[in-house]
Amino acid sequence: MKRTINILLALVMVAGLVSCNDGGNKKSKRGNQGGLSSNAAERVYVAPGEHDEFYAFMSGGFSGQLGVYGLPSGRLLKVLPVFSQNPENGWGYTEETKPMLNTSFGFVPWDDSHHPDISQTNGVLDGRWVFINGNNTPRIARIDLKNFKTEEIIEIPHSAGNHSSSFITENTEYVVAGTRFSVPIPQKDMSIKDYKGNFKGSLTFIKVDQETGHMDIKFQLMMPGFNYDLSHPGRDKSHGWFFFTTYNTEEAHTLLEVNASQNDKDFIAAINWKKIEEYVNNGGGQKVPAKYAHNIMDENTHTATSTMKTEVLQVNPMDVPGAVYFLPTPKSPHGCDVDPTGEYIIGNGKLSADLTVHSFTKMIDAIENKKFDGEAYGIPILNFEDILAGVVKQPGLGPLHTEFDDKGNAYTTFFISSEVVKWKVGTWEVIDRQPVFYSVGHGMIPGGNSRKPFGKYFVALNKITKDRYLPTGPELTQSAQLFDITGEKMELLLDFPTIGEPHYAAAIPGDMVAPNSRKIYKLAENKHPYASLSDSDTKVVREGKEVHIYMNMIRSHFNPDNIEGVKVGDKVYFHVTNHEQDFDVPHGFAVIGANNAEMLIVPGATETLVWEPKEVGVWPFYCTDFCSALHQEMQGYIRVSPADSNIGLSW
Ligand code: K7E
Ligand code: RUQ
Ligand code: CUA
Repeated sequence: MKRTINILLALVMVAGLVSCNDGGNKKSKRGNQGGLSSNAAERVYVAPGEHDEFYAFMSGGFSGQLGVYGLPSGRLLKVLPVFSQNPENGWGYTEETKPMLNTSFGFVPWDDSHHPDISQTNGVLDGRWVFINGNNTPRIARIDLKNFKTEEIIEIPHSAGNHSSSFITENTEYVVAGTRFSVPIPQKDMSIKDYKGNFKGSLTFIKVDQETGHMDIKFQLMMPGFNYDLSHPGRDKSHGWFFFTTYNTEEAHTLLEVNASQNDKDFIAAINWKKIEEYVNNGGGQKVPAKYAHNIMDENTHTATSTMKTEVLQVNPMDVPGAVYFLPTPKSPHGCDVDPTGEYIIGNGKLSADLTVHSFTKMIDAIENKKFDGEAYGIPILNFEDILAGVVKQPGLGPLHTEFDDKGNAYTTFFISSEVVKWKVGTWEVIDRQPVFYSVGHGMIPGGNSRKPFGKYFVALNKITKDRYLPTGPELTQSAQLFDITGEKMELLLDFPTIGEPHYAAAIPGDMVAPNSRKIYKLAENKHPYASLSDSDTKVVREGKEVHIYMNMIRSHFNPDNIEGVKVGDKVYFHVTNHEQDFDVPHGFAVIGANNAEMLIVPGATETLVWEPKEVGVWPFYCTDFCSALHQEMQGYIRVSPADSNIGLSW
């Protein structure tokens, strides 16, 4: 047993090296690209002034942000700040946005984001919101696609490594967060050696308000101390269920590379969330202390508030019979994907040679006939053979993730053999395979994890770039590859670089989002308490050591633009309102020596930058965003006098 594992591990490592070396040494890559179509350029070309067909939202990985790309061009349209501060537009630096990055650990202006998911109605993309997880300090963010702005971030308590997230149910009833690491819950000081049997994993179901989009933790299911890696909701016939892959069912706490690969099979946990919801609605579950931040952007003031919550409802699976089952799945499954009909649940076993497909119908049968094959911590384990729908035989090495098109095909990514394999759902036969450059993680088809995929393109999100672009030193961006999947064979069309490390991505037709996209904020609707909506509102007010400047801006001046009476040791708040009401005329604001970035203020909005002058002098501020022929004239001065000066405020 042990021996097989070592062989498998060796295989993993060798195969990894081979695929990388292959890439590194290649002179001309075109010969090796199989599916590169002869008129590829034409098919990705989006003429100047034309729009792409799809928005693709690609996770920023360790950048903590969300990249918005156009498909098929691969053009980067925007870096949308989520979990990380972004000096480019002041996200996480302005007083309005700082509370968004608050957590129970304090201000945490970075995270590692993996999985964007677009909201759905009846299992079809609806273009309202994108959700994305923060892995490191467990959080889920909601981005409003009207504003293309992060409007809410909720922290997940009793979780560690929020990886199995942020996947949503068919009507966006819930966004789900699963813990990657099991930990003592509640946290306490104990020996790591006592992990087994004592650590726990939490699966968190967060209710989404259909009007406002606001998130609220409904319950946390307390699971055995495995690692919960990825998840997907049931759809259509399996609506009401959620499936989570697990690894390290050995509950090893050290050298997981070896110790967590002993078991022949790990599990997919099948959760009947409808049943648990009913149990909870009838008063079930236990309220326990929990400390977590819930940060919301107010829609009138565009100012975030952070609230610290103090309890959460926990559910023990043993208290809801029939709600949780384990489906044995070979070897350290990573992705857990459900086909558009909801019948097939695919376990992508990283260390398995075959792809295992479970049948939802057979699963329900086995449950009804109580055909179990033991239990783990009281949770029934179903018999592998009883629920097996089929096996895709030896399709490649190191399967990670599977997406679906609208013609009954599945596309699985293989990290080790660095390829994408197309196979037929139901017959399990391999139809096509294409190499990718190099070592693909997720793949993405627009709507490819919904009931209605838009099966035109497949994007491979590759981990390793190597020789694909002009070298930029030891650090390269990551790389995506676009395939046309309308024919029998996948055809490679385009490589394009991506920011951070895009794990998962989600894409939607542009015309499902763009018509609702906001152009400006209406100045008349600006309810910011420090807004100056007309020139007569502008003022400078001292409150002890705090000085509040109510300033406005329009092409191309600030009002006021000369301010005197500020002193060393003061804390100066520039509350700046952009009076423009034209699309795409933001102004910027920066002041010398301010260590907290600039801010970019969109038409109709108010943003606040704090400045603590350390030295006397007459200091300039200016607009950082080219706005008119007189942009360079858009400037002002603020005079700073000694702390004991008796010069009064004037402007
Ligand atoms: Cu496979 Cu974090 Cu979705 Cu990366 S995970 S690849
Ligand atoms: S100035 S257009 Cu520095 Cu030429 Cu910007
Ligand atoms: Cu305003 Cu440049």
